[in-house]
Amino acid sequence: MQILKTNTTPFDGQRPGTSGLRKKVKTFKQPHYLENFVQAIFDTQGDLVGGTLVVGGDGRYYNREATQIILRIAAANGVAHVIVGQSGLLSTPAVSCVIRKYKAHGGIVLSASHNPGGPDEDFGIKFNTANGGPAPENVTEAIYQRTTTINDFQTLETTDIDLDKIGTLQLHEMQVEIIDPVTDYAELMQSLFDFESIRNLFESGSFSMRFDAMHAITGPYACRILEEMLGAPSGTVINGTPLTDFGGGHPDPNLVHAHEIVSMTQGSNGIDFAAASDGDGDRNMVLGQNFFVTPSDSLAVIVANYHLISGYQKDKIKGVARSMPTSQAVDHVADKLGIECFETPTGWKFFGNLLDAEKITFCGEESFGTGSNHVREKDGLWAVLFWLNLLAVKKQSVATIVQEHWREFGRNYYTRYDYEGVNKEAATDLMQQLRNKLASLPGTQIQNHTIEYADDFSYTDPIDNTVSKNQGVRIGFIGGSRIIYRLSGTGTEGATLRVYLESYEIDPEKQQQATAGVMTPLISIAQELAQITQKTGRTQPTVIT
Ligand code: VG1
Ligand code: CO
Repeated sequence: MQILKTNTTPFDGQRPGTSGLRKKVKTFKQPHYLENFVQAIFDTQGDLVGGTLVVGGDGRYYNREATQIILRIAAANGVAHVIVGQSGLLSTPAVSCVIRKYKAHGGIVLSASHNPGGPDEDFGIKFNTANGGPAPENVTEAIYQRTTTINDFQTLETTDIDLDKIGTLQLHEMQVEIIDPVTDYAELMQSLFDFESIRNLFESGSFSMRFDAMHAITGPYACRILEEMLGAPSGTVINGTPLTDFGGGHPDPNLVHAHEIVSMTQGSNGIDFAAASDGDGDRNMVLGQNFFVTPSDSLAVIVANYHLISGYQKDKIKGVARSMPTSQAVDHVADKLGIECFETPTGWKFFGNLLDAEKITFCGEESFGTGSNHVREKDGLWAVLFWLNLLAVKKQSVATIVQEHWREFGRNYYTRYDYEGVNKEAATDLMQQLRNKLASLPGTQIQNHTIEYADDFSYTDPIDNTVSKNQGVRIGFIGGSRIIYRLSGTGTEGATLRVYLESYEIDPEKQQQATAGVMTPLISIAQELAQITQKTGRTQPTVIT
């Protein structure tokens, strides 16, 4: 086996976004496109040379080919040991778990998360550091800078290895260890939750559940943990076989894309508890009978009840964190518990420092992401198991748990409007116009609401003082309502404008209204302030969550 040095030229646009580098498969398949980016990782992350690397992906189209390419480049660059999931599979939280457990120096996740997969759809690659979390901005920026000057990459001249067989093999001087993708993760879950109580809940016969893996990576994890280890009836997991195109679906666990599972909870015979996860297994949606738990509420409920869960009750809770657009529901819980609540920019990478410094125990995002200090990624099945454990302990329905929570802490009505595939210039212009008028907004009245503050969110990391600017426009109203505007950093076509809306209701008499109705005035203000229709030509969003 020979190491080959191949000349290459830089590609434009290899700067990672909110969560890694995401492009159309066709872009990734261009000769040297993936190679350049991977070589840039090795060129900038010196610890990997002679070190251990974890590799795995969500099983989407091109996962296998990309894994082989990465292994050859890793071997040529002197990586000593690679841990790879069988068939090239590992969920995002499992990568984080494996990096931490085996003290690897980093990991490569092959995924475009909730974006569709297939030859004409999306692929992605993300680098995680030794703490198991997404690389912080200084690391992704260094990798990106390297891609702009790269002129060669190294690879091992060898045939493909058999990724399907668990075991250890040698690739030149590099040891390749192919592991079962589920075992380590399942053990971690078992250490956090009371499997006995959850098993009893399933065995009681009076509790029904479905988990929708959306033909993505969580299928094997959910089958093993829910059906095999916890005794849930077979058939509890639906769409459990990972497919390279996710069955043609959009593996995003929300009310629109996961409508199959949503409909199972509806009506008087609706199932008691339902959940879904996304392409790479880091997101979750939680539903009760005729009841949708917003991700922001889910985080708040988790924090308010952490003392009931065995893996968390031993240590006093540190603090909590939420991304800026996430509703302030968890802030009210933090207030009551007397713990700090951090507000970070969108993207899990901003939680890493807070978790490492033990400033927080739990964190979450409105975009169906919840997690804790057990790994350094958001974790879909973890959240589902947390809820299952809670249901087993509280012996109440999902709806009752959330409604009692609202009575105690108030309800943060919340909704998000996404305008996908908008013209890029139009979207940038809309944001710029908003930024231009921020200074003049405080104190002004619009449709009976008075603006209290208006700014472009800027974050100074409390641990390393890194400043991240322009993280979204925030408009706050007297009374606690908020409108937030930002452009997505994960899309691959045009621009996606996200508008996040929140309003707070402390009066229990008014906490049972339909969200859409409560939000109508704010939506109208959001339209007017940003001139959404005039600028984008859209009268309606593409997706409402
Ligand atoms: C979106 C979400 C963000 C999440 C990110 C990655 O980013 O809003 O909260 O962290 O996706 O999630 P953006 O920039 O498109 O708004 V995942 O499940 O794609 O790894
Ligand atoms: Co994801």
